[in-house]
Amino acid sequence: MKISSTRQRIIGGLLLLLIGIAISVYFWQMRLQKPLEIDMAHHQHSSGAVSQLGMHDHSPTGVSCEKFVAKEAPGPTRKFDLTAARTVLQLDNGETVDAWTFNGTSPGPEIRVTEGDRVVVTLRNKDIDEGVTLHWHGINAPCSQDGVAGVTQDAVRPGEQFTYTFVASAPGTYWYHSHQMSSIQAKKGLLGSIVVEPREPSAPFSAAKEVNALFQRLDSSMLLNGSSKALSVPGKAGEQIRLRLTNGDNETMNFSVDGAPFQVIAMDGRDLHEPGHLSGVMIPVGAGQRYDLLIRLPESKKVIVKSQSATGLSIMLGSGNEPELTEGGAMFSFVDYGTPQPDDPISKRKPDRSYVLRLGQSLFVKTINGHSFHEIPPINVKEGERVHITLINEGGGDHPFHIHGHTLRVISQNGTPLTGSPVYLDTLLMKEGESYEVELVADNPGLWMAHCHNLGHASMGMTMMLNYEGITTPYRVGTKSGNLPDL
Ligand SMILES: [Cu+2]
Repeated sequence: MKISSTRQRIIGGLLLLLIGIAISVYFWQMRLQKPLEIDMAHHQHSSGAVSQLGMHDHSPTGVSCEKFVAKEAPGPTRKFDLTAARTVLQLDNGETVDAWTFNGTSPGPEIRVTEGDRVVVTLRNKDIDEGVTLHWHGINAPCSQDGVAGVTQDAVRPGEQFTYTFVASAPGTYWYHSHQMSSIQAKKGLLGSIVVEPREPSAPFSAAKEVNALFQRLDSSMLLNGSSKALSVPGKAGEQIRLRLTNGDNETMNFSVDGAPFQVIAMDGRDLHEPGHLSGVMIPVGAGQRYDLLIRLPESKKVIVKSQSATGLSIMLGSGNEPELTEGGAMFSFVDYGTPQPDDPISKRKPDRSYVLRLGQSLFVKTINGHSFHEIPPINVKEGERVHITLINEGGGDHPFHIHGHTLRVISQNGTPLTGSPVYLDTLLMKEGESYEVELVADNPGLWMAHCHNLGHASMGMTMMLNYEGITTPYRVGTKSGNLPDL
């Protein structure tokens, strides 16, 4: 009797101690996400191995990110206004959501411009106390226009405004979202689509019709273009449809295409070279990624593009009978898809720098090279350098790695070099255990975030910087300024 009660007391005490340790570790790790004040240009800790070449330019005489603004545009100026506001939305699944919207809707209005246009977007914040920004996901805007709170600007407070200007230099499918408390604000509704149409549509991909499909999670509802219902697009047999798929959610979406063969003509807005016809394969669209599919409508049969996870959110193209639907099936791989570009611009010169980024997790945080958020040593580069990066997903789920201001050229997957079309991505989906080699050209001087686009993972620390030598910022991340880009 006495022994067992003593044992119970010991076990009880040990349990309390363990709970105490867990709570302390939790708060110690959470403090990382909400630092007081961090300069993202010079945040590397002296203990961290920063760069093979060593970066010691901490001089206050550097050039501010604010100095990098839009160059002259060959095309006309296109102006847009987006006002962020608290809005009660009545969804078509019967749910009522306390949403945050652009111009009263979520997604916000589609921004559609032509390659070469000068795009001017005025963001106003009506009443979102936390502040908002606009980040142009996939568009390599100049540093001062990248829309990252605490790095390229202060969050725009209620009653304030900020005007973004950039040149839509590369045609493709992109999207925009707030980069202040991004994991919270994207889910609250502060996102939308931006499409840059080519100035001269390239003949093989010229489609009679275009369908833009933006998927998002608003609160707890999965939506397609703001609706919880299937999207139905009429069309005649023989007609070509360009379907732009954007995953604005945090989880990977796998799409099946039934009823006709199809081509993947672009990934993350960048065209693929001589893409082949596919059937029966699933298209895995990582969080933040875009896939453009080209589908020719068959005789007297519908084509159904269906998300395997967001049931009900299918896209029905054409008319006639429903095709047989596949469940599961092989995944699309870009490793040997399409053909090499004859005049491939890739440089044969040795990379100037090499980095290895291991994405994983420890206890309550997501990590890169064992660290979280501002404790992750940044990638440091000089303008003009060629940078080789090895990315490894060591666990913690899918990690769609997104880089701001730059495009990643994928070199290999799990050690296998790409043999098909060149693949350029701004968001690289990495499944657990996968490794990739990528390269980028440092051609956009500034301070750039690089993070997992499962924004929940980013908010748990999987977010770092790519910094150009000698670039500074007057803005600060932290609770003092209220700029918390990835909370
Ligand atoms: Cu992740």
